[in-house]
Amino acid sequence: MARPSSTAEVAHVLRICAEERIGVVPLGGATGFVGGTRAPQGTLLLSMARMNTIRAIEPANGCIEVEAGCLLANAQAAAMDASMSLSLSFGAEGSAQIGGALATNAGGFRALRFGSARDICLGIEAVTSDGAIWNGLRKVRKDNTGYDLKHLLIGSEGTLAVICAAVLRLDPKPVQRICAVVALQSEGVTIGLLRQLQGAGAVVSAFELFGEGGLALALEDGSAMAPVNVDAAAHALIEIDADAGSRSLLEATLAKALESGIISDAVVAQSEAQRARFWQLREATTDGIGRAGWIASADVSVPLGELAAYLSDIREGLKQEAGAARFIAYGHAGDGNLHLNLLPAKGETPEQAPVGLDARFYRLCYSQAMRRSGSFSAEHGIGRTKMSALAHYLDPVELALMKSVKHALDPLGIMNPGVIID
Ligand code: S2G
Ligand code: ZN
Repeated sequence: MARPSSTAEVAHVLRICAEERIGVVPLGGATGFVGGTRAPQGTLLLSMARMNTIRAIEPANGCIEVEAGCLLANAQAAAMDASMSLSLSFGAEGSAQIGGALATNAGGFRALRFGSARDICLGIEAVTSDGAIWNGLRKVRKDNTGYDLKHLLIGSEGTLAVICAAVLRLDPKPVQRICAVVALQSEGVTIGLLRQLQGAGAVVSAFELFGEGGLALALEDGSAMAPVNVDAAAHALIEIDADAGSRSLLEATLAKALESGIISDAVVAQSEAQRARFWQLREATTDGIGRAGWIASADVSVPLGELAAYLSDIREGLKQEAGAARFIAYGHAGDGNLHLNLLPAKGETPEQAPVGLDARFYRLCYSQAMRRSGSFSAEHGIGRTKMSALAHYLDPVELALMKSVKHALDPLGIMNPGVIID
């Protein structure tokens, strides 16, 4: 493992690895879900942890310049101290590093309003596979100077170059964030409720679905109380970025949804502490999935208007396949991005699942998403575990273009070998 403390040192390491034909696996917080930093035998792990400084925070310019090893949580805190908001936010933000979040184009909870990592990145400093340093640290929102190369590197999972620093956009801190948890009449009304909120003028910045059984799973460890009727068919966590008048707007819209029956219960957080408890429920779902151990876990996205039909197709398809295994859908419904999990029946382990059930589950989830012009990997990327799915589902011309880019930027094939393009 190499632990460089500067971009110049990264460049030095890459030059040696290029000369010696040694594979390089950039390592951030290792919080990914697809084996992207599982370094093969004989490759060099390049830990970015020592490059963790916040180089500059510039409220007047609405941006922050950080090194790749800076923890997302630290960058968020620095933004907050400057009365600004760094919108990128996801469960692992306490250990995820900015470089890894960019390399995987992390999505998370607020992509609904602010986009994914790529949408908030203004500039990048990187080292290329032959050890050259590219300074692309621009701080402007408009920059039309040829190919937008930062967008090639963002989401490339360390397979094209090493991201060493970045300029990220900061947004004004909202006056307040108002959070609510609601009990839904069904999974099928989820997007209808989102549209009602948006139609009423609410600035929805997060909209997370707890599909059937999801909230109960989150509460299983007894660490929290159900804020609403846990037996409802599904639940949602809603957050709006608000100015002074927005609480009444949210309450009025939820009151209408109660009258129309698309929700049966709703509670709006009355304090920051209560808001934090609601978000804790969302984290607890991911934790609950981890505790149960999953047979399969898909991270898909479909066009918003098709989310309900997609979910019922999956449930229909599982009727024949899944036996007593539990299906839990949860996540960023506001982006059309769901985490679909097949858990073993209560008291069983994933190993006791019927042979091949995982492959059949992935085929069902992925083929149904692709049929709807969606994605079989919405935010977690390809890594080493989704290579066959990439080869199977992606348009052949798209794959060929990716191969050309890979060959152009990493002709020796030393950058994170075995990821995305073999
Ligand atoms: C989620 C895991 C996110 C994380 O729960 O939304 O994408 O970083 C997953 O824990
Ligand atoms: Zn997610």
